[in-house]
Amino acid sequence: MGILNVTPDSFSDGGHFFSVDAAVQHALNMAEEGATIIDIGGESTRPGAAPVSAQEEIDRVLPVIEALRGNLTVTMSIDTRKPEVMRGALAAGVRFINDVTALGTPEALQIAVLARVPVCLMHMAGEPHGMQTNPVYQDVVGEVKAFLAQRIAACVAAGIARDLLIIDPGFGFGKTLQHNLTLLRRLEEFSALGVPLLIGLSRKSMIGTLLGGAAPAQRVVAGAALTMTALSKGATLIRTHDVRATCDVIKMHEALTSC
Ligand code: 9MG
Repeated sequence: MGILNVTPDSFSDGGHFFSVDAAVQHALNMAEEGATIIDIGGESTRPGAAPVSAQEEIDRVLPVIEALRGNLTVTMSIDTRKPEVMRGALAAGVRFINDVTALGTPEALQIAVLARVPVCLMHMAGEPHGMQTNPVYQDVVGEVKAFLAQRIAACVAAGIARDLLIIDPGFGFGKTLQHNLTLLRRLEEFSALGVPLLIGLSRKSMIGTLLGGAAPAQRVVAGAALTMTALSKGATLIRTHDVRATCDVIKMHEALTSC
């Protein structure tokens, strides 16, 4: 899953304006490099990020989705927690929902029921603006697993087919470095939930911290190493900025597991 951030700080036209053409080109490049899903998001969920209105988010993502429709041979995903944005994106051709709040509102749940598309349910403790302030768990794996099990049950009860559900422990979303490391070390325990596992570690600050303050662009190799670990512990979908490197890691993992 290649990440396409459609926010004002990405895909500048060289000045102060966002370039739809540059975003489209980036999506096409990621598909060419091997991504089978392009995850399009118009609101940053980084720690401390300010929320944007639904209309603002729609205005950011829809022109890109419309420009990609018909030109992209792989699946478009919408990265949003807002029902209005989900609705607009699905109507424009998106066929995958990535919701960092795990369809946390009845409206989002209902949209997913009707859409019949795959949905990624992610765990997040708190809201992006304050989630890294002081996250506390007694048992991070047990609590994240229990939350995801509850969200799977709620989705199935609402009428979403179980085989459309994907789970994600949400690395960096209301978790300390130690919580993230524990989740990765014990990732195989999520297989007990019986649905595919997606992980997003790409260029995250936990990697920067472990590398002594490396900038995002310097985190690619370490991210690839963590991806290999995640694959060996049962992850089957990887959300990444670095599609070519990630596909190479997946090929190595496939070679090792099919010989
Ligand atoms: C939107 N977004 C940012 N990080 C993410 C992650 O780790 N997983 C998923 N599913 N979405 C994410």
